[in-house]
Amino acid sequence: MSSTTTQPLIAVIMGSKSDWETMKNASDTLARFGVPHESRVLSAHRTPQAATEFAAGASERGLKVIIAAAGGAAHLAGVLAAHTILPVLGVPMESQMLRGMDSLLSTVQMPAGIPVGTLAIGKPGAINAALLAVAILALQRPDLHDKLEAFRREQAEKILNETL
Ligand code: RP5
Repeated sequence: MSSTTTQPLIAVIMGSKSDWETMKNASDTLARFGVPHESRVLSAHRTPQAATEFAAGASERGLKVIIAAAGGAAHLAGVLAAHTILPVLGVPMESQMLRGMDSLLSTVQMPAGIPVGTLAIGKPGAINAALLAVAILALQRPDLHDKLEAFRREQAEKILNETL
């Protein structure tokens, strides 16, 4: 597990270390906004008990949002969501065999009652999950609200200044 020194507010959970190359983009985005977070591997299939225990204790530990990434038969986000009322953001990993369509459908198609906010497959989803997590925190954090507005301004300026 990697963690910042202060109390983490966001957890970036992934089903395998092989997901880290993609999910590092979520961690880097959170770091850019100065949001304390932790990143760790937990699997719905390979470490089911540890995954459910993590989710069940997440709120008590002070976490506010969980980002959950998995590939293939991707049950991780749904399983974590089943054990906490914290918002869970799912990021489907790009799988080798089906290019992430399997991950996308198994993450997004939650039955009514246990929501998972599902982002895009792969790197865009990892970055957007982090931005959405920051936006959730920003509802009660004016400093993060301002940082998100500055981020949007910078992004727009960069595009408007493109030369071809
Ligand atoms: C999922 O299986 C993981 O989230 C990963 O995307 C996929 C493959 O895992 P490895 O076989 O690379 O560990 O559980």
